Amino acid sequence: MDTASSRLSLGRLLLTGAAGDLGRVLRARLAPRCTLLRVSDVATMESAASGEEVIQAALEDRAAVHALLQGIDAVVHLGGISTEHPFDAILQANIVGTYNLYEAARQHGVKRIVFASSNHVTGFYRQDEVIDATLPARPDSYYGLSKAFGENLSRFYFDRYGIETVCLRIGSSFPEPKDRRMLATWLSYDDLERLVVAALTAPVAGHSIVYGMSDNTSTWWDNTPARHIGFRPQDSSEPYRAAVEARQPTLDPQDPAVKYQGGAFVRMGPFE
Ligand code: NAI
Ligand code: 15L
Repeated sequence: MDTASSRLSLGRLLLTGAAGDLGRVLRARLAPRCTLLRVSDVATMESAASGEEVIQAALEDRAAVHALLQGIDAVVHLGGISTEHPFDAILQANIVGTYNLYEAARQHGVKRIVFASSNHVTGFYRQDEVIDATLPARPDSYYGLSKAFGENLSRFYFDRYGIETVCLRIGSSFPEPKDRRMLATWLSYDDLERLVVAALTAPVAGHSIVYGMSDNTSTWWDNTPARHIGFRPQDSSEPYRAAVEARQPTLDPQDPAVKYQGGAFVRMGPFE
């Protein structure tokens, strides 16, 4: 991408979840644009390149998260549990962890956070509905609930303290769509980068929610309320359609995973 906004410096940026799939993709792409890129995860990461700092920390460790935010201008918060799990694990990583991050951001005067939310905040809308982010949340899992908490927490920190957040309700960000559902939900890695850069550089972000999807032909999400962020996806799942449909020729319309946008997440658990 080579737009005026993409050439803006991203300043001193903290990237959490840097050992994960999307963290590794974004680390490589954001580093050249930052004055400093501080990357963090509870897992081990590749050692620091020039212009980077690597700090291993658990999000539920309040003191460690406080130290992470020292001297930071903006955050891309990817860290946390990224699929459905028992509530106690989600509680620590995603709920306590996101609270720790925002509270440290407030104390250190951070101006903007890009929060990796998820389509699972609205996973119980049906696949024959087109929704936008003004509709109520309908989480499909403890995981989706934790992302709804993060969206509400960030709204509170904007209303109360003026910290801007762009919540990215990411669909399915993988190298290519794996199944029929992902023909609607797919977000290419190049479009993920475009989305994160747009969220970091929009002149005024306020508190915004954007669905993270490529320019797919079939879609369940309308990003009109977030047009001010300036995200313009350039990829599409369409070139993958024939291969995906050949791999997965039929679907059972009675299956909740086919009926609801959240797919298989709507029928995961209970765990006890
Ligand atoms: P991932 O599971 O590969 O990466 C998450 C990273 O967070 C891991 O490296 C993990 O070690 C770290 N982490 C987990 N618990 C932690 C803790 N307590 N303290 C510190 N670090 C911790 O997930 P992925 O796919 O890279 O996703 C990144 C973010 O985007 C996640 O927040 C996920 O929920 C969100 N997302 C991703 C989507 C996708 O399609 N990949 C779709 C929707 C949302
Ligand atoms: C998510 O939120 C997950 O992090 C990712 O692994 C996928 O399952 C994605 O949603 C999806 O809905 O495809």
